[in-house]
Amino acid sequence: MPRALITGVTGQDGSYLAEFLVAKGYEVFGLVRGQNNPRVPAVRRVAPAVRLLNGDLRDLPSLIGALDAAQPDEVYNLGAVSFVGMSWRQAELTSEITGIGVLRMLEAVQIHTHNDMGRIRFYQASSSEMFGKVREVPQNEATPFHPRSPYGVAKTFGHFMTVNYRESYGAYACSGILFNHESPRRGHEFVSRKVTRGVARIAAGLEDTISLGNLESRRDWGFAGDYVEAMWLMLQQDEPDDYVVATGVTHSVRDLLDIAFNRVGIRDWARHVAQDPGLLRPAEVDLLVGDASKARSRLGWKPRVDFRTLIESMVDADLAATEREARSRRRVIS
Ligand code: NAP
Ligand code: F7E
Repeated sequence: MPRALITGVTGQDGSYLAEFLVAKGYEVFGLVRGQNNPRVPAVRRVAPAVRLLNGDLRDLPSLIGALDAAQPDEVYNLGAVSFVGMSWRQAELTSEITGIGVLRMLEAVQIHTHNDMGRIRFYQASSSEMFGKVREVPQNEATPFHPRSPYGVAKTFGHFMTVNYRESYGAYACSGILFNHESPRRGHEFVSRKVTRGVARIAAGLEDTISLGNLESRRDWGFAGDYVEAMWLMLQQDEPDDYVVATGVTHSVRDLLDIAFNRVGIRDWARHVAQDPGLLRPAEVDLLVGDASKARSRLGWKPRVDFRTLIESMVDADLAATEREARSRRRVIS
């Protein structure tokens, strides 16, 4: 039975990856930080077989301890401060966890394996945010980086550290340069979920408006369930390498609003959307679109869920959650 350790198991991707690996017959371990982490029950619900270990990307001994306990064949380093908007307000913390945290995890693997790093296959969750002020469209593995946020800068550090450990110490280390991917499990702070949840609450009469920042920015949005499969495929190859994972199709925040509001029968959504200058970012990444032809040809990977289906499924899930919430409130009142 292969063994895997996932950092960031309480996050969106961690939960999909844990489910995916359990279904593949892996013994899965998940790193959880803090005491009484409120997101643990959700992990236990979707992947009850996962064994949770305590640890933090700011604490090297805890990472070594987790590796010693899990004895993994594969490590997926997904833990990070992942919200770009927050990274300007907490640049130091973001650098510490999203950047230096990668170095700490690589060091932990080196110590745990007694310098025989090739024994463990390592996946680093890199990001299209590293492309930032893009030098070409679409972006592929050879496109130069120009990150535009503290988050993007921290991810670029983690990316090159991963490449460096591969080149210096023979680590089997891969970096997945993933473009935006979403799901009904996406955090409420990201624009896709903020919109689908807001639309569901407006349809239920609980709220009237959604406050948003830049409606013109465009992203290459895919489904998280498809993207975790690409992570796993990267670690099944003979040689470690870096891969762009994307759909190759770009949409604006306006397109997102059109599809989400249409799902609940609202065509004229402008009266439900307030633009808040406070939500504009100090520097924006205007157009990200990925060229995943290397992942397609070498890994045989391709996305299965298109943008419309993704957003409609998120709205449907949020409508169901809003209905459950209303039912339990009615029960409490009666
Ligand atoms: P997410 O939902 O925000 O999850 C982040 C995870 O990191 C959470 O489990 C969180 O745990 C954990 N974490 C935060 N600080 C930590 C620390 N100090 N020590 C250990 N764990 C810590 O993010 P996601 O969307 O699943 O993304 C997974 C990874 O892929 C992240 O590295 C992200 O930057 C990267 N990425 C995401 C996308 C995307 O579109 N989703 C695209 C490219 C790259 P808590 O529950 O304790 O907070
Ligand atoms: O923003 C615009 C915002 O926060 C998308 C992370 O997973 O993907 C994600 O980062 C766009 C931006 O995602 C609001 O300005 C408008 O242009 O959903 P987001 P992100 O910043 O692209 C990358 C690949 C990662 O690696 C990250 O970890 O939408 N936007 N109005 C807004 N965004 C938010 N959050 N909230 C708004 O009100």
